[in-house]
Amino acid sequence: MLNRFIQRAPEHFLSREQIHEVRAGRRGFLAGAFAAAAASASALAAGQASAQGAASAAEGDANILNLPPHSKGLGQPVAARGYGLPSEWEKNLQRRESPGLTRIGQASVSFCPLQGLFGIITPSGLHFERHHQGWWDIDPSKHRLMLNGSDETLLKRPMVFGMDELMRLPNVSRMHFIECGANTGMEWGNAAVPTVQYTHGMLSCSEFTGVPLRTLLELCGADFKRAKFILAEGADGSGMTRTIPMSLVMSGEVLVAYGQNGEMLRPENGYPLRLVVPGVQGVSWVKYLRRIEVGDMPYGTKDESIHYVDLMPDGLHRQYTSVQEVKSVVTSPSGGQVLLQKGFHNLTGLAWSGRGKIRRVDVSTDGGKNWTQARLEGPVLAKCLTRFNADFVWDGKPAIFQSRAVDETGQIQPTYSELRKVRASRSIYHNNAIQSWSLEENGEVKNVQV
Ligand SMILES: Nc1nc2c(c(=O)[nH]1)N[C@H]1C(S)=C(S)[C@@H](COP(=O)(O)O)O[C@H]1N2
Ligand SMILES: [Mo]
Repeated sequence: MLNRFIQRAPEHFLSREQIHEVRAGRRGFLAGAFAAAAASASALAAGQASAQGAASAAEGDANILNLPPHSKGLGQPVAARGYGLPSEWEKNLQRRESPGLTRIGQASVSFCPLQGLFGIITPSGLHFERHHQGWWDIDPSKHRLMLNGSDETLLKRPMVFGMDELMRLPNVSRMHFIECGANTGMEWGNAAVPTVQYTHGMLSCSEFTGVPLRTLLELCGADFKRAKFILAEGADGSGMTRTIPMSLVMSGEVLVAYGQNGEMLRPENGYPLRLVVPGVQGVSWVKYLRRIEVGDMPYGTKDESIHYVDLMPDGLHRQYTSVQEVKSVVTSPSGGQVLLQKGFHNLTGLAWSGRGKIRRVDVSTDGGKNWTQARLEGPVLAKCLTRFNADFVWDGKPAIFQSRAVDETGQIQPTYSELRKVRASRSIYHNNAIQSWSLEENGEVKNVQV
């Protein structure tokens, strides 16, 4: 049961003394370190999670003086793969569905394996997926984007663009997170799912390239004084439409994007064109984008009147919650992982805010009684994931890991009890509460709420 969820067991089982030895470049330690690395790799391969398993697996492959075949023979030729793939040893790191979450896979979610990622950029093949009606690989030569007004005075020159025409225009590249409004939605009532992949994995971060929507609307002669909203429409069968306030478009941040991490968007993420709406919940990032309408009032579509609304304590629903509020999570050690040894472990995680930059992240290892400031690793960008790190030395006793982010507007990530006071506990969307992971004496890490 536990092994099913282990994507990457922590492999840094170093005590403070050992770290000093690494820094001093001590030979004896290096052999030991290789033994430890080999041990954890073979333990994973064998599906063993216990310290005993790791120790026995270490025997045999640890001798650095025995040259392996790859040190003595010819390797693979260049371009054996025209498009590179991850190592065979990384096969365990996968997007995963939550079984039974939706009736069919075309209207489902695959979650990003946050526990196994470094830095802030999500490899495109691991970007989470959310489809309401399945994904398509649309022929870009046939794809069109139409811009029109709800009446002809709001947009003087309605236009239809092909991909070639769009890609001739000046473009920008920006790094932003995208988070589904339903991320962490299963945790409203109680700790429900075992790993950070399922609690927080409807979150990814890419460098997106595209044309600011503002540029296109200027080309089309939009009346920016009267045009207060746009409607974005996707080309898939879900009839995905969302209202977006013109103020966001005017800031220049909203992009009609075709690029993701240096190449074209992946089909699952909207190839060949998607809207990028930094800081706003994922549903507004319309994929397979085919139409933008300019209007003077919100459209009240199905995806904003009955879906993606927040159930409030008084029983009414709040509409148009767009901004993803300040949030963070410890991604390692996290639920389903196992600490195999006492001593030093790097504690790491991600923080983000739809309102701007992350100002600070505090971490606790005792369930929120004491807090210390984490190190923010650069770059720290607005409406982008920020990586944080902190030191943790495990004395073998139980611990509870938490992180609490503060953004540049001063918003502070709430505890569950603070959030439930204003939102109750029957919502689906917009849960940005502080996540807790409990470390047990046997080294297992579990999802808990405190
Ligand atoms: N055309 C279209 N756009 C869409 C969707 C969709 O089903 N169809 N899903 C939306 C939702 S709810 C989210 S969270 C994001 C997910 O983007 P991703 O699949 O690239 O992660 O796309 C949004 N845009
Ligand atoms: Mo979503």
